[in-house]
Amino acid sequence: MSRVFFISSNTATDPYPVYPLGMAVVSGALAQAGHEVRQYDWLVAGNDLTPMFAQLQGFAPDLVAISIRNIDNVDSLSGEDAWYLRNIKELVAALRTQMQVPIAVGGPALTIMPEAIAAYLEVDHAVVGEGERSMPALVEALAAGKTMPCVIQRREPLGGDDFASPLFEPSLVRYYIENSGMLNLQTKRGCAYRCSYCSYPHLEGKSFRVRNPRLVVDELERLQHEHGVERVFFTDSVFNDPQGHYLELCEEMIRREVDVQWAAFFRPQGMGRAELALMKRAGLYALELGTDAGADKTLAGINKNLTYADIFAVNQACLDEHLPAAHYVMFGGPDEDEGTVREALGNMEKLGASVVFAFSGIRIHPGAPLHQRAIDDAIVDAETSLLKPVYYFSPSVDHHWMEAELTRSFAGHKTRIFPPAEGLKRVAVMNGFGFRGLLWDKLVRFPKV
Ligand code: B12
Ligand code: SF4
Repeated sequence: MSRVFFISSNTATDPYPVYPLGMAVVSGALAQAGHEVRQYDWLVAGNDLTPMFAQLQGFAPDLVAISIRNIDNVDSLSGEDAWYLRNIKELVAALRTQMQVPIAVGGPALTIMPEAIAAYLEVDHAVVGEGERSMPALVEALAAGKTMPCVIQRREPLGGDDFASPLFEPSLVRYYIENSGMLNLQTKRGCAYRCSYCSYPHLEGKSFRVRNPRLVVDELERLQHEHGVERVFFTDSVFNDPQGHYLELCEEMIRREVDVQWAAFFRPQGMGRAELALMKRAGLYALELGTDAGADKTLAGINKNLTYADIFAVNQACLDEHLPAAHYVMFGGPDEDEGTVREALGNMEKLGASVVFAFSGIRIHPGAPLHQRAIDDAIVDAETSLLKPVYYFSPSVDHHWMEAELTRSFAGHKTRIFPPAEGLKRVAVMNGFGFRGLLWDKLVRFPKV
């Protein structure tokens, strides 16, 4: 049995504080394997490291594990303070002054660029991909005195039913319920689509791995009964998989009368009123839609494999079912030009009462096909470091003009948000009035019939 001190390094609070689910899941796997785990959340504990050092002394771990969720905030209009790795490097250096045990890192940010992040942070081990098997294996190898490499490559993907059950820490649960009104849970991993900018298939695998609905509902009941959770966000890359497993999960929620409200990410395609009505009965209260581009040409430019006919149909079904929906749309991607920007602004108007969050430029993640397109378009070369965010901006449009057009077109519309910081201001106002949750859903006013 080893002792692992687990730190969630994520201190981002926008759009709201997010429960450190990755740390909880890997802690669950470590506990299951018989190890003793102490979970520490840097956001909850605050910037002063003294209490952490005190806990470290008392706990005397064999290993420190750090979960790294975000590298940056993928928003081209924000500044250096939205690059999170510098603080984590300082955290690692501070830990080194306190103890000599190995430091291992993992998490989605780490998996996007493991070698570069491991070298920058100067950690002993960087574990790529799912942590459930790799982390207990690392702990056990180190305890047996084996020498392990710095970057530990991923293992065979787990089957859906082998995802570990998260070890929810009651004091952290209380913090997140108070500050964001929700917890989170994963019902599947991976994505079978190939949108060119997206890191998710690289992070979680290129096909959907679905968790048995019975196990997900067990987890929801546990959250509800043991922790008083009323709302969750399902963190799946895409909730509405084309095979329809999501509908089976909803049926199980209805059958077992789970009284938890939930929201998730959806692909705006192939969902009509019947599917939405079923999900609503199962507790769905809002949808975040990966609309991603503003016109058919730019959707094709990122290999989205859907059209505005699909998007309008899903949007209308949401309005008809009185379900708040938010479209996330990135402007300035491949093949954007003045014509597509104008077309896109027209398309945004047609989304009616739904919310639109617009972004300018697309964060280039290594390994995603957009990276090659950016090289071909001479935006970066193959050697350019992507550790600090670099954005793809279509060479066929002046992005300052595009941003000015977006600002002008959205001005005065409560549910049209650009720049992204504008959305945060609106959320901050509602937070001030004591509201918690997604908050954008409160902006939606459904048209009277
Ligand atoms: C769901 C999600 C959201 C939701 C979260 C809702 C909620 N209430 O939880 C919302 C929409 C709010 C959101 C917001 C943001 N997100 Co987000 N989000 C995701 C998503 C899809 C899933 C994350 C998740 O919870 N997974 C489930 C858990 C169980 O998996 P996991 O954390 O990956 O952990 C596993 C492994 O990584 C590993 N592991 C984790 N920790 C550790 C530690 C060790 C030591 C080891 C060995 C292993 C290990 O094992 C775990 C189990 O297998 C990821 C993309 C993805 N598919 O991963 C992006 C992602 C993490 N988000 C990202 C970003 C940028 C953001 C925002 C900054 C965007 C913005 N401008 O608002 C904010 C930040 C919010 C915050 N406060 O931190 C980026 C980060 C990349 C980057 N460049 O930094 C990602 C990777 C998406 C992307 N664009 O590529 N997000
Ligand atoms: S953008 Fe969504 S649908 Fe496309 S690959 Fe990424 S997760 Fe899958």
